[in-house]
Amino acid sequence: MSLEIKYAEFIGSFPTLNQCPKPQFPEYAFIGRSNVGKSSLINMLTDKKGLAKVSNTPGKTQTINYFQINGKWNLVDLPGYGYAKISKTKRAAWEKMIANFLQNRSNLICAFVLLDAYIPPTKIDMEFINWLGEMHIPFVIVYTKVDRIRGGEEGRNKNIKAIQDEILKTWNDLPQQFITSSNDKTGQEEILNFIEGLNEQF
Ligand SMILES: Nc1nc2c(ncn2[C@@H]2O[C@H](COP(=O)(O)OP(=O)(O)O)[C@@H](O)[C@H]2O)c(=O)[nH]1
Ligand SMILES: [Mg+2]
Repeated sequence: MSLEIKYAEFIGSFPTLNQCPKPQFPEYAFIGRSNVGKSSLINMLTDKKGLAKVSNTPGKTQTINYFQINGKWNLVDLPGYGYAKISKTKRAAWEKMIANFLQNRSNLICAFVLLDAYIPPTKIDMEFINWLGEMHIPFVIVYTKVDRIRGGEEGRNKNIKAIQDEILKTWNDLPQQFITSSNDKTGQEEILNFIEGLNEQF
């Protein structure tokens, strides 16, 4: 049996760490390049289609969006990185805000780093993963959009292996990983079970 989502509600959008809700519940942050599928994954995990806003326009979410699950734990949709059409000043502000959140949020249990399984590893993703490591911020990897990969399991493994090889250039071991599709719910049960296990330790 996997964790049952009884309630999932949007609590609010907050521009900085200091304005975020009281750090009272275990929290899981979703982060990755703009358009990687963060909002879709939140909707898929909670079985609530319109909970997080899915967009075709990258770089839209610039606030920290909070969703409370079963009144007991939070999912956090962080603004995406790697959006090209953003000014240097805005990018620097984003980096500062995200770094502050990830380093100082006391009830943050784990960051879910989303990587698009359909595209080859990118420099910005690798730099971000390495930064998390340097900062000792606990994270796992979520491969998104696996439904887009052709060639069945073989095609899927090939794409994912390319990303893993890149990670292993700087890491001795691979972090925990989840393979997902928000279209067909691949990975839903695995991620919810993982969160449930961590909630019990909070
Ligand atoms: N095929 C496929 N498309 C997806 C999946 N997840 C998200 N998308 C699409 O990718 C785009 C960006 O999704 P969104 O959740 O808004 O990404 P975000 O910017 O990371 O929050 C949208 O057009 C989604 O419909 C998936 O699992 N499979
Ligand atoms: Mg989004």
